[in-house]
Amino acid sequence: MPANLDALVIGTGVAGLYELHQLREMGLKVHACDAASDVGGTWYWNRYPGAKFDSEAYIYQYLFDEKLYAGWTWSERFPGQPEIERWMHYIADMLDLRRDISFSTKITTATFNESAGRWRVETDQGDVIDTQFVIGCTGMLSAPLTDRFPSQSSFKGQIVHTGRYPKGGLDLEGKRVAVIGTGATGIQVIQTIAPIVDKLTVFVRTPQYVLPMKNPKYGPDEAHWYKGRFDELKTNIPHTFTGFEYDFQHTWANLSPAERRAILEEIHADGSLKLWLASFAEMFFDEAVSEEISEFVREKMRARLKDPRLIEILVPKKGDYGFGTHRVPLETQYLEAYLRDNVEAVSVRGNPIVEILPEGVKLEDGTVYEVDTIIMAVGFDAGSGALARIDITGRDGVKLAEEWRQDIRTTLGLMKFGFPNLFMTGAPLAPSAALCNMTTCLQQQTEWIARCIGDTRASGNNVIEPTEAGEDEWVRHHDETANATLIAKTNSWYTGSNVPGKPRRVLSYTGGVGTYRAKCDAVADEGYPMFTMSKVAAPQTA
Ligand code: NA7
Repeated sequence: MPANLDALVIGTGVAGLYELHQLREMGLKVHACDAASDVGGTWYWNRYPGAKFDSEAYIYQYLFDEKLYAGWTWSERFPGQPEIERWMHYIADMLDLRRDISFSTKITTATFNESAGRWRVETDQGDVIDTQFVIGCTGMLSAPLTDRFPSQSSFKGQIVHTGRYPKGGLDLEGKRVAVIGTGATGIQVIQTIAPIVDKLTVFVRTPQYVLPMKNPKYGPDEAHWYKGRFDELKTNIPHTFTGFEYDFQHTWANLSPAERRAILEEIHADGSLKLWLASFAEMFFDEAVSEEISEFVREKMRARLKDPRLIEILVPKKGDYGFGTHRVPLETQYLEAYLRDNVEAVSVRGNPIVEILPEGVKLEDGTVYEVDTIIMAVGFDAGSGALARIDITGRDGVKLAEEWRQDIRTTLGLMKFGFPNLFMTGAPLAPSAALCNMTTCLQQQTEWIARCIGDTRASGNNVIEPTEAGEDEWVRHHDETANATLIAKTNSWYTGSNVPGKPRRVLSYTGGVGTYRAKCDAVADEGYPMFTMSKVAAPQTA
C-alpha cells in the first residue's frame, strides 16, 4: 500500500472501480483498498443462494465506454451473482485496475490533519497512508446487521448473515434450515433453497409486496439488440426518474378504472420492476392511488397462495403500508415455495424471536424451532452504516459516526460538513438503491467527484469542503422532497427505522435521478456555491 497518495478510494464495487479508473486517468496518484479478497463490493459479499439482479443486466452496466459495454455478454435478463461477479472481474481486468488495489485490507481510522489539509489513514494491515483526498465508495447496503438476536453465538449449527455468506457456500441438502427475514434478500434465498433442503422454516415479520420476475435467457439476438442501443441508453438512462430505461408513463387521474386496470395488468405481465418504477408516480404521493395499486398486487398474491393461513402471514394488509414504499422484490416461485410440504411460514409479528438457543430459534411464547442452519436475511445499516463503522475524524476532532448518530446529514449526498476532502458515494441524501438503478447513480456520483477533485486542484487549492449553509440547504430540499412521499411514513431501511436508535430520515434522495444530476452539475458549473475551497499554505506530509 503506497504511503503517500493524492487519493485513496475505499471499496472496489461498482463505484470504487470506476472512481479509481477516472482518477488514474486524470493523472492522480490513486490507490484503492477493499476488505474483501477481490473486487465486486455487493457482488463479492452477497453470494447467498439465489442472489441476483432485479435491474435488467444491460442497464446495470457502465455507460462511459462503448467498447467496454459491448465486450460483455449477459446470459439472461436478470443474471445471478456468479455471473455479475464475473462481470466485475471483467471490468477490473479490462481497465487493468488490480495493480492499484490492496485487497484484504480494511480501513480502520481516517483523521483529517487540518494544518496539512490532508488525511492520515490507517489499515488493519498496519499501513499508514497520507492522502489529500479520501473517497468512500463503501456501498449503501454493505454494513450487515449481523448481531440481531440475544445469545445467537450459542447456536450449535451454522448461523450466517446473507451479506457475509461464505465463499463456497453451505451444504444445505437434507438440512433443517431457518430463514429469518423476507426482504428482497430473504425472498431470493427462500425460493432458491426450498427445493433443496429437508425442512425450511421461514420467520416472517412484515409481509412483502412481491412482483413475479420474467427472466428469459439471452442469446446472440438479445445481445445484438441491447449492444446496438448503447447510444440510446447512454442518452436516456441518466435522465429518467429512477435511472432505469423506463420512466413513469401514465397519469392516474386521466384514466377510467378499466383503463387503469388494463395498464396495471399489462405492466405486471412484463415481469420487471416496471409496475413500481414505470407506471403511476401518484402511488408515491396519493394514499388512494397507493391503496388501489396495492390492492391490485395483493389480489395477484392471494390468487397464487390460495390458502387463507398463508395469505394471512404473507400478504400485506390494507393500512399496513403501500406498495412501493418498501423496496419491491422481484421473485420466481417465491409464493409457491410456501405451498411445498417441506416449507413452513411462521409469523413472528405478534410473537417475536426472543433468543437463539443452541438448538434453534425461540419465540416469545416459548416455542422452539430446532434447526441445523440459520440464514439471517435481516438487512443492513443502510446509507450511513459502512462509513460510520470506520473511525473517521474531521475538523475539530468531530467524529463522523457521532455526527450521524445525532442526525444523518450530507451535502448532495457527496460530502459532509466538517469533513474536508472526504467524498462518499451511495451515501445518505443522494439517490441510491431506493428508487435508483445503482450503476446509473454511482456512475454519476463518481464522475461528479472526479470533476470536483479536478476543479479543486485546477483552482490552485488543496482543500474543498461543504459550507454549513450549503448543507442546510441540501438537507432542507431533500426533506421537503422526501417528506411529500408516502415512503417517509413507512418503516423500513429506507427511513433507517430497521436499526434501533438510528435517526429517522428518508435515506435516498427522492426528487429523481435526472433532477439530482442536473442539480449536481449546476453546483459544479456555478463554481461550487455550497462549498468552500482553500489552500493550506505549506502542506506537510504526516
Ligand atoms: P431488508 O429489506 O431490510 O429486510 C430484512 C428482513 O428481515 C425484513 O423482512 C425484516 O422484517 C426482517 N427482520 C429484521 N429483523 C428481524 C427480527 N428481529 N425478527 C424477524 N424478522 C426480522 O433487508 P434485505 O437484505 O432483504 O434487503 C436489503 C436491500 O438489499 C434490498 O432492499 C435490496 O436493495 C438489496 P421487518 O420488515 O423489519 O418487519
